[in-house]
Parts: sequence; structure tokens; C-alpha cells
Amino acid sequence: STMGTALIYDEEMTKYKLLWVDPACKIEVPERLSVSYQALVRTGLSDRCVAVPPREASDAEILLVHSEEYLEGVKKTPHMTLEDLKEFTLQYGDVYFHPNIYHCAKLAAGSALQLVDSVMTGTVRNGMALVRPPGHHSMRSAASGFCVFNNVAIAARYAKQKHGAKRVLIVDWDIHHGQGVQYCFEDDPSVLYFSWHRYEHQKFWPNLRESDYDSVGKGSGAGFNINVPWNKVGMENSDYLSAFCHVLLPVAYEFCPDLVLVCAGFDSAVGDPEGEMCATPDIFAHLTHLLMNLAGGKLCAVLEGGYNLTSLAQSVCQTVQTLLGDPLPRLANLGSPCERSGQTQTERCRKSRNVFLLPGNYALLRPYLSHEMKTSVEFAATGNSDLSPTALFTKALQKRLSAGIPILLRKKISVLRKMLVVQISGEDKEEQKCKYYIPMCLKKGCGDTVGFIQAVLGLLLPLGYEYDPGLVLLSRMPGSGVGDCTWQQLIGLLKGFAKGHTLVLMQTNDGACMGPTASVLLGHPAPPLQELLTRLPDDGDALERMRERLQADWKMLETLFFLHG
Ligand code: X5A
Ligand code: ZN
Repeated sequence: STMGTALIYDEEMTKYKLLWVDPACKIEVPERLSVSYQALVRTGLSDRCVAVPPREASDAEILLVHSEEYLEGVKKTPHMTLEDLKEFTLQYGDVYFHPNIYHCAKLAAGSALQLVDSVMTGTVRNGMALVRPPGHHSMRSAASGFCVFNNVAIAARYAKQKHGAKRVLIVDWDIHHGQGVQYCFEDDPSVLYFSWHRYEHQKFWPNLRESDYDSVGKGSGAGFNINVPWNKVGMENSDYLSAFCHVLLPVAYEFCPDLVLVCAGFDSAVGDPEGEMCATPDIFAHLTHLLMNLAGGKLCAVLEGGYNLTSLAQSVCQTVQTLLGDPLPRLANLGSPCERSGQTQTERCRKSRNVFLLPGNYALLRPYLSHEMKTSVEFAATGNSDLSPTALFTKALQKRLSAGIPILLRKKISVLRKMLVVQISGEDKEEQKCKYYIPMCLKKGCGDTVGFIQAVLGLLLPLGYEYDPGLVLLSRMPGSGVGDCTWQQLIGLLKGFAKGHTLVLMQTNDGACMGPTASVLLGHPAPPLQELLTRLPDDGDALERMRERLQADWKMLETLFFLHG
């Protein structure tokens, strides 16, 4: 099926461990893998995935990244005595060898390649590989930080060579800097590497000067390496989201990758003894979601670190569940504490997602949304993943939902107490004093993809995360000028809010955009925005001024978060 999510796991990769005493390595245990997999089985998630078997990476594939001397060295380790293994290990930093690790390292790299094959051929939409040993620290001729072969770096080169990928985005959300990946691609503009990492002004392992924010790539690769060093521990969900919204995503959308690879380490989650950060496992649902509309949804997540077994297993489940297309959890505590306190009564947990498609007239709806939102409202759920977009739309029309809106609204689904209105347009609205009405004026109007996407990523998403709506209402005005792909990206991104409760009002007579709208509401990835590749931003200054003005009210709009400490 072209809709599926691949899951790669093999018990064989649990079959090596540390055979001597080494405090630096004792956290890298076989249970990391088995516990993650068992959690996927227990939650029923593994059953919903397409099980793809791993394979061993070939010598030629390993040599895409590593040197022959290094490969030959590792090849000898299965036959070494314990003493020989210890000595071989000593050449490298914070890593251990075991007679079976070479076999597992070939399977780990091969798993990443199987995943790339499955996604690039369209057998599945996306997937995750649960592997040991991890990869992102290993270098051309060196093991490092529990890593033997650089699984994701090999996968990136392989995707280019075997599948003709022109641009590959690597997102490294592990809490360590994947210096091996950085070195591999620092002069290569076809691979964009993003990493955030615990840094503490170089006091944290691997203690490298080149992990700092000023390593941006070399030669023609300049601008294609992005480091976000955290100089303090205790980073939270809001910090991670800010880094995504303000740093990674604008660049990633402009880069327009053909494939997204994730160095999916979960030592960046709360409770991890290495990371000492405070982000909760459900943040990984959102990080995953925010990448899922790039590259037409082609995303491969490959496990890296993660040493708190509870946090690790929960984070893996959040990632896989999001890859499967389930609605995302709402994230608590992103706004200011005082705003949070009165909000619990509006929370109503609903297990299933409702996708709403209401071709209709906003004028009919407006009276029911404007006065204080005390009314309980219900929307007609037309979402049903068994229906094709066309069938869905026909059904919506047959039921004459637009005429039915006022009646339907009288019943209940969720209680809306207040609302945040963001209006993106080409018209200059007078400056507003109200925190909850935000007109955004784009100089060149909504038809300008660059300005529109910048506004969405840098302003709308952070505002949405801080506001934490219970329902997203999206309205497309006639003649708005928004292109279909841009519109689809907008819906796709906003579906991360309100547990996916998204109401789209099409106030346009343009029937042609109904199909694309329904498609993305039903969970199909939005198509890539190719035109961003060739277009330069024009609205940057205006948007920056707006962001500065709004950040008095909205802390998610602060962009100096990376200067902590
Ligand atoms: C993959 C990974 C961490 C190594 C830490 C060494 N490695 N102190 O998370
Ligand atoms: Zn790590």
C-alpha cells in the first residue's frame, strides 16, 4: 500500500553487550531495543505497521561513508579475544566492541537502507528502523559514542546513488551532536544536516569546537549544516518547537528535500541520564508531524540514542503513531503559567479524530462563533478514511452541510471559550491592540508562496502552539490567491493542533481546490513547494517586525532561545 508505515526490527540486534566495566558505556544496553519494540507491540502499533526485514549492508554500501582500512579493522572483531577487543576499542572514544557487534552494525546500516528502499519505491509512505548499534557519531575511519557504522549517513548517500534523490534532509534530534554526519556532508550542498545538542559551551561530550552554531558547512556546502547548541540542560517542549519553527523548518522548506532522514535519538527526552532535558515524549509526535509534509511525506526515522528505557519506549511509540497518521496529542504548558490554569474545563478527550469538510458560507457560521463561545457546538463529521476525497466531497454536498451548519452547531462536541483569530492577507489592516486578533499583511499577498510559508512557519505555528486551540477553523476566501500546494501545506501543518480537529470553510467557488483540500484532510501528505527553491523572500523584514511586536504577548515568538546561558 502507498499509505503504510514500515517498521524494521530484528531481535538479532539485541545480541551484543558491554563485556567489561566502562562507566561511559554501561547505559547502551540491549534492552533499549527490546523495550522499544515491546511497547510498540503492547500498544498495537507494530500490528498497524508493515514489517520490513533488515538485511546486512554490503561492503560497497559501508564504503559509501567509511574507509577500507576501518572496515577491514571492524571485520576482524568477531574473531578477537576479549583482550583484543578491549585493545581495539581503546583507539576510539566512548564505544565498545563485542564479537557480534560487526554483524549487528551491518544489520543496522542495512535496516536504514531497507527503509530507504521501501519509502523511495513507494511501497510505504514512511517508516522507522529500530537499530543497534546507533550511527551518527561514527566517522570515516573511527567508531565513536556507541556507533560503529554511520547508518543515516550511509542511507543518505545510498538514496542519492540508488534512487536519484537530489536533496536529502537529515534532522538529528538526538541530544548529542552527530559529528560523524556533519563531517561526512559539511562540503556537500545536496545533504542538509540539522542537529541540536547539549553543548554547555563545549563542556559536554564530544566537546568539539565544531559543534557550535558557527559551523555552517564548507565550500559549496556552506549554509547546509545547522547546529543548535544548548548551553544549558533542562530544555523544554517549547524550546524544541521554537528551534523547529524559527530555525529548521524555514530552511527545510526552502531546501525542498526529496527525502527526510531522522537521526531519531530519544536521549533528548525527559529522564534521560545523558541529555538531562525536560521535553516530554509527546514532543516527538509533533517533531515528526512537522517534518511529514516535506518531501511528499517521505520520512525515514532511524533510532540513535535514548537511555531512559521508559522515556525511550514512550517516545518511540509517539513517533511511530504519528508516522501512522494518528491525531497528535495536545502539548500542555507551552504558554505562560497563569494562562494555563483556567483551561482544564475545555479539555475533552476524544479518541477518534474528526475531519471536517464543510463547503459553506462563513456568514452563516459567524453568529455562532463570535459571542464568547459559550455555546456547545457540534460539527458534522464527514471524515471517514474509507472514503476517497471525491466521495467525501460528494457526500458532504449531498448532506447539504453548508445549509445545515446553523442547526448542526447547536449540538455539542467541544466547548469553545475564546478564540484566536489570525488573518493572513495582502491588505494592510490597521495595527491591532487585541492580543487575540492578529492580522498579518503580506506585501505581495497570499499568492506569494515564500512570504506565506514564512508567516505560517515563523508566526502562525508558534502562536498556535502557545494558544493550544481546541478546534482549528480555517477559511479560504474567494480570490485569496493562495496556491493549492501552499493551501495544502497550511492545512497539513495546522492538523497538528487540536488533536486534528480541523474545520475548513471553502468560501470559494473554485471546485478544483476541493479535491486537494479533502486529500490533505484525509491524511495524505501535502505536495512539496518546488517554487521555494528558486524564489527569494520579500516579506522578511515586515514579518520580523511583526514577530518582534507580538513577542510581548506570545513567548513562543522569541527567537533568542538558543542563547541560553
Ligand atoms: C548514539 C548516542 C552517545 C554517546 C555518549 C558518550 N551516543 N558519552 O546517543
Ligand atoms: Zn545521543
